Amino acid sequence: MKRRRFAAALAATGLAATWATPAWSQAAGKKLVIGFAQTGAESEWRTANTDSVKAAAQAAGYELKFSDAQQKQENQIKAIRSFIAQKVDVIILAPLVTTGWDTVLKEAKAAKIPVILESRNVVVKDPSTWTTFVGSDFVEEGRRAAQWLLGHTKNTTGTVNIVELQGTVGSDPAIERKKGFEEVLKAHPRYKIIRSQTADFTRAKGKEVMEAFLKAEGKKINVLYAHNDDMAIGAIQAIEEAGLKPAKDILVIGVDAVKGAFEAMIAGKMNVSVECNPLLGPQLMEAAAKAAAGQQLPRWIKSIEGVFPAEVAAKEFPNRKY
Ligand code: GYE
Repeated sequence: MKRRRFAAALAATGLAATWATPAWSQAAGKKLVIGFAQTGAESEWRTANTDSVKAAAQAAGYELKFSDAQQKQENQIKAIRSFIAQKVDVIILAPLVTTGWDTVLKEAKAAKIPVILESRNVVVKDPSTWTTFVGSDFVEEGRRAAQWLLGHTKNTTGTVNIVELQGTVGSDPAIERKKGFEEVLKAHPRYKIIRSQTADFTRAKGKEVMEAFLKAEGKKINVLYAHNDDMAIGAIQAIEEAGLKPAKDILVIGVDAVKGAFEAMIAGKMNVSVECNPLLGPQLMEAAAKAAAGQQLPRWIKSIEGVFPAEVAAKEFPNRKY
């Protein structure tokens, strides 16, 4: 259904002011139909994100058409085109990388289907081709990782050699987590990033790339900064197989704060995880209903997050929802 008709149907029911009521779309005689172009299932974070969106859509009584792109942008573009052909009311896109979306987002706009970005942002020539971004401040996450490192090593002297496992090349969280981390460390020249390479946000690649880092730099490495926990967990295995102690010989910093990271911290193998909340389903459903009704949305709907060092892991573990 087109946006204006949707809004009109909504107004006719007198529900326009209470659009947040989950059953409103059925009350208007129509079920909101959402197409969700997900990146894939590369990490624990992503699985929790998918589950959250599916559960929230179900709870709201909306129909969700789900597409798993298996970490390929071309598959996401195909999924968006198919959602347009099926005339969905709203498209939710978790863009794998920042660029390459101009054409397909223009097509969605021409079809008058609002596009909501979630969990990663885009860089496009025409920002009016998307309505809002629901997700985290990744630069801030990078800063938090660096601030933790500065605090934890403040009583040491000499060079601190860091290796970095980057997320998917060209993805918003990889670009920004690197940027925020470097921004804080710039003022502290004894902290040096001696190797930095992508491991695509996965455990398997995290292990593989860490093995290469260890081969090249060996005991020189003091710190591992991984752009997500899955890569950190893969790397921990590589560190152990190299006969070194993770969290002791090499400090291990991750991002996401997924359960796997808490388990690693409780086992004494990881030092800290910077939180990135994947449970965006409820906020996304609310935004989708507003967008379908033609309402204006803020450009950024931010999630609120913390930092979890190993010292609090056991206490916090029972409270974790992902
Ligand atoms: O941190 C990582 C996932 O886009 C914020 O993608 C998300 C990132 C998350 O694969 O684990």
